[in-house]
Amino acid sequence: MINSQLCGILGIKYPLFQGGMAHISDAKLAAAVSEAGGLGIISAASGNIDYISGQIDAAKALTDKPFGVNIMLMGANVEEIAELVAEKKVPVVTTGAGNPSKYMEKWKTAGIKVVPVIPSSSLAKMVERAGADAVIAEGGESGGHVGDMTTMALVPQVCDAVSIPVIAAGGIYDGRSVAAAFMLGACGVQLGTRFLTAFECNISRAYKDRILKAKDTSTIVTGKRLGHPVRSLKSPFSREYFKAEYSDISDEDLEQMAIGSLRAAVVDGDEKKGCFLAGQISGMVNREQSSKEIIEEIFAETETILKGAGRWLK
Ligand code: TUI
Repeated sequence: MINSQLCGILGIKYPLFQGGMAHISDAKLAAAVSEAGGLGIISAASGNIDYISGQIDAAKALTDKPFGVNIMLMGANVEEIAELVAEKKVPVVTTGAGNPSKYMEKWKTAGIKVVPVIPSSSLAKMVERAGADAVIAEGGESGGHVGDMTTMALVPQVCDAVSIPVIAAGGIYDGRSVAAAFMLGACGVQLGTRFLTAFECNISRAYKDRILKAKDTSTIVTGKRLGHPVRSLKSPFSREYFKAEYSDISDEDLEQMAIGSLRAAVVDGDEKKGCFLAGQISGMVNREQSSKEIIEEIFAETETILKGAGRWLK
């Protein structure tokens, strides 16, 4: 059995979060992960307030286990979503792409456990002071919006900077990466990319096939020019966008190019216009499995590795 303080704090069996992926992480995936003993997370960046509200109700109907909602702080309707999760007393809120301190009092009063994603130890300290229950230290190996630090360098520095639990994200795939995250001082992990090919993950066939075919060097970071770097699979869209960033096209036109590209990938499976967000571990994702199989396999491997760790000592 895995022994992590995170399980006691959140009431989960395995110290694993499924990342809140915009347009992807819905009630069905979140409930499957929570039912399997991890923490399933619904992305609040997937639709309007009524849609998010419906997804929270759907998750409550599908599982009586804890689940979370991820709020992308750069996204639309953040105030409204912040209110909604408090009203609905969602068990856990994770945040991304900003500092959630101003919502902390509202969420804590509602009994919500708040776990911000942070890309640096300074922001980790800030959210700890504001009352965060744990932090997710996400390295730039992850898919989607990325910071500069790698998971390997970020996690131990965040662990030294704060005394709340640290969850490692970015580049986590199997028992090897979970054991490594524990050794860096983390007491849990968050995975996004590996769940893209879960049976319960409702994305286009083209998206799943691209992930299944990817290799280690298949991702690219675009968006640096506008200050929002994003990791995705190399594709006609990402190559064209990357070229445009280094051309004399205006910032407005560049921004225009990306509009609708996430939906085009997730919903339409549009090979030309789609932006297929994915992390650097895509090269290892070569099977479709249930969320339960994924989680049980990861922690069986983690146990085997940790039990064998004595081989490094004479
Ligand atoms: O948020 C993510 N990953 C995402 S969000 C997303 S949706 C999107 N759509 C179109 C373009 C761009 C994104 C796709 N992937 N991960 C969590 C994360 N948060 N990574 C980095 C951060 C972060 C960055 C800065 C957290 C806090 C932060 O604070 C800056 C400050 O001081 O306010």
